[in-house]
Amino acid sequence: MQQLVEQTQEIDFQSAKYKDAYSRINAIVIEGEEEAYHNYIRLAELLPNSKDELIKLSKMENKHKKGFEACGRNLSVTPDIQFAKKFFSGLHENFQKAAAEGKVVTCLLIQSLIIECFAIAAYNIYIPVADDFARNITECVVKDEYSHLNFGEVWLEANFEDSKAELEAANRQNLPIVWQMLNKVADDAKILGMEKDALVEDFMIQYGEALSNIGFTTRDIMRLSAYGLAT
Ligand code: Y39
Ligand code: FE
Ligand code: FE
Ligand code: FE
Repeated sequence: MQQLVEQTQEIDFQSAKYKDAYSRINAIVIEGEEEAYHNYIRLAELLPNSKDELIKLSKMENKHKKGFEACGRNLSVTPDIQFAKKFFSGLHENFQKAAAEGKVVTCLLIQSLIIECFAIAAYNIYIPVADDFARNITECVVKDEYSHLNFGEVWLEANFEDSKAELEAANRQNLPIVWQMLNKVADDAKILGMEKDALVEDFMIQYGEALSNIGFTTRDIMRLSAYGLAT
């Protein structure tokens, strides 16, 4: 606790260096929430039985986006949305392609497992080093993200045997992209007080737990969650 307090006091939220890094991280989060909003609307079309719940999740994502836009404004930072769109383009394209092919399992893996776990890890690591305004918003947002992850877990657990092969393939295709994204953001995250190792660790914990809840064995989880990490 003492360490966290000291670390927070060291950060100058108004320095040019902090604001420059924040212009990219804040944009990533805003764009991520925007894409999540659209992804849940798309999932609602693909899963008519869960339509109401998925529309509810999409609305939460839109609210998150507005919250993070306020965080940027609060620090007088203009988010670099161009950068963020490029940052998400790999997962974005893979989600669009899967949705067009009706591959709902792949869509759920990308949005409700991978992206939600990435968000939970990032927000958990950000909260102790955030400015007071952003901390309050992020604490509310991260609670919602756990419920989004839970939606994916519950659906995939209920359909585990039929989904297993597609989950394996989708993991192989998309998890390496997450590690590349983490590498691209590591230097900026560090300036905000977020260590890459901590982000990787928290992601692995969330993702491993999710795979376990869905029904994968420990052996499967080891193999699946490290895929593409050593690059
Ligand atoms: O489901 C959601 O709300 C997820 C879209 C939001 C993604 C947030 C992505 C966070 C990555 C930030 C990396 C900073 C180190
Ligand atoms: Fe939009
Ligand atoms: Fe969100
Ligand atoms: Fe979410």
